[in-house]
Amino acid sequence: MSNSIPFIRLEDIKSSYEKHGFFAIKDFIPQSLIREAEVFIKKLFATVSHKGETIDETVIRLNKENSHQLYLIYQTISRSIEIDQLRVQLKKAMDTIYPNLLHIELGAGLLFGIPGDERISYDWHQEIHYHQELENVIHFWLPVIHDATMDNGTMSVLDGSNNRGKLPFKKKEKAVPNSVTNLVIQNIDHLKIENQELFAIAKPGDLVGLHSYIVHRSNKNPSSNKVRFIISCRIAAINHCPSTFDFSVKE
Ligand SMILES: O=C(O)CCC(=O)C(=O)O
Repeated sequence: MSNSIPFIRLEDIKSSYEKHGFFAIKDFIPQSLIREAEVFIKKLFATVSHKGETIDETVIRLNKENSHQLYLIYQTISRSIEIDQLRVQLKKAMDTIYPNLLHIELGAGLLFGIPGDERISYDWHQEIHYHQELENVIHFWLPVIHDATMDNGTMSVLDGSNNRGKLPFKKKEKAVPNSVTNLVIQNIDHLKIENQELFAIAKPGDLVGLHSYIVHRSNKNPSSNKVRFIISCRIAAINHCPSTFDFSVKE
């Protein structure tokens, strides 16, 4: 599809990252490690699923009926060794783009793209506003369980928008108190004229990396019963100790 993020070779990711603000590599993560992460995720969901429910149905139900339970699952998954194993694979990409610096992990988690949901989806934003002090951060994005497609509301990016620097943003009012914090970029229609919107169409095992200045968002999941599952992980390249690891967005 001409408006999807193109796949490139590992050797070429630095130039794509600098020019376009993203890169994508096909089959970057070994399938054996993807399977292990999926088994962990599915077994954990099975502990709270109703009889005969698919994992998608469990996520959709918890999001409606028990969002705290969904949050506990999210927190537990982010601490799993299986997710750690995936993160270790990302070192090759960090070494290619930010050699000779120290690489530290800022937190990984499983994102859910839930049909019709806006509570935990991200509007147009730049990652830099969520970790102000740390400039050199790659935001890695990996589908698991299902492919990420237009049919389940995959992420989109504005090609080359990283070259515009830090853009003005507004904190969006939360529809419900436990929504994600959305720091939304202003004048997005204007940006979209010059920076083409591209979609991350990818399968489990594929890897997308984002520059901390690229403008991107979650799209509405138009399906009725398919959840999009994404492992998201941010790794910073540093040459000093950060002054804080509290990245919560202040009022
Ligand atoms: O929904 C997605 O896949 C994108 C999420 C996102 O924009 C983010 O984690 O910063």
